Amino acid sequence: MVYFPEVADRVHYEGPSSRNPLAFHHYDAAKRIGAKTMAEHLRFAVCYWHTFVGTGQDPFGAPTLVRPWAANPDPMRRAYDTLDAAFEFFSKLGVEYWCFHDRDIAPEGIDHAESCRNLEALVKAADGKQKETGVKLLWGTASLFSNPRYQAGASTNPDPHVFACAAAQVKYALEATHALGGLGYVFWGGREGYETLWNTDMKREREQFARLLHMAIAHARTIGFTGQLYIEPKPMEPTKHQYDSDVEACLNFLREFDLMGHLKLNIETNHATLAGHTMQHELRAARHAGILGSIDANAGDELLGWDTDQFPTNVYLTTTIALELLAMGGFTTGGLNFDAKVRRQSHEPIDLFYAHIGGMDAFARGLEIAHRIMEDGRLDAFVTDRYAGWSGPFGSDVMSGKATLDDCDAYVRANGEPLRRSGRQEYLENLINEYVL
Ligand code: XUL
Ligand code: CO
Repeated sequence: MVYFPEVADRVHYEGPSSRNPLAFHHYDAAKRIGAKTMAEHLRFAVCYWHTFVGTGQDPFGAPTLVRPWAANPDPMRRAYDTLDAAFEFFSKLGVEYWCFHDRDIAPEGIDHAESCRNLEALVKAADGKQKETGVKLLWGTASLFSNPRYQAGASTNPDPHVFACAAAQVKYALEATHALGGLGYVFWGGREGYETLWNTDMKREREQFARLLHMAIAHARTIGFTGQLYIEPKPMEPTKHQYDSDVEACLNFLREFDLMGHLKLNIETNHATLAGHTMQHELRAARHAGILGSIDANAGDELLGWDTDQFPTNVYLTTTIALELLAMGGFTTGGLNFDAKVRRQSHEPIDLFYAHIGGMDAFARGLEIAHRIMEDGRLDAFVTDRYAGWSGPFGSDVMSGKATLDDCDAYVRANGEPLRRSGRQEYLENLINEYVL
């Protein structure tokens, strides 16, 4: 069965003047930007959960999304049909990667053993689809938040029996990811946090979370999985407070529990804004610590305080993301995964194409703009010059630890009041607009 008949073969690049809404206007996979092609820089992935198993249900109403691949009443049949639709979509869109949770691709069975068998069957089918289409797995993960047993957390649950369920699920999800040649594996702490401290031993729960990660690292080694492991910061939702709340909290967690070097971060735009940060800030903090691994690309809504997971269309935003990406020298194991969902009113399957095409075009433009900003060098030169004093003899003595407070006192007595220099924010914002506009 063909699920997306409107796209006969695949989405093509037609250039900025094209009026075809089912063509790329900026994303030209083979176009070189610096040393790499656009496809090599951006490494787009489509997520399975929102795009193929999301229903459009919200707290106020029933599912709205028309999904012909989800029509079969038998859950396993439905899973195979969904896989067909997903790989048709990936191929027609021309993305290189996909991402999934165990429970997205295979339904839960009546018990753990049946769930494992279901997953194994779907992994086999997905392997066939990957071979047939050439689409690869960017990362896999386990849904440790949807089953009611995880209502009080998965690895952070007060009950070790629930911890065992989560750990067992991670074992099979890791093995599934490995079997599919996944480049990475993500831990998003869906319910690893608390609703109220009146019933929570936060110290113990954080230790339990770290323990699961150490166990997963050991298991990855045992099975020979060499892909990158990531955690994904998010400050809240579903819990009131998630333990991996933002990049700096994750950094502290990784350092505290001896996990640096084993995990990087998968950073998501809407999670950054929920944390009260810009995506630029979160990426910068991770990049400086050497743990920027992968990106969940989406956008929030400034007027809504929840995780709306919208498709990114703002070129200013994609420019800031591409600047961080270029500054870190590009992705190695990671990519740009559209962890984004179409709005509830965009209920037709074809809306999935419009959504992804828009996101890919926005990132293509952002990449081109960021590349020009870097090539031009005026922004970098401004920042370098702003800190130039630190390369002088006094600045170097301070930073090398040679200078004391007495030396600072002597320096001020000898040199008097410092000259104030403008931060030139507006000048720099105009400079960025020179490239964006
Ligand atoms: C939830 C979220 C997840 C993770 C994978 O906000 O971002 O979908 O990306 O579990
Ligand atoms: Co995400």
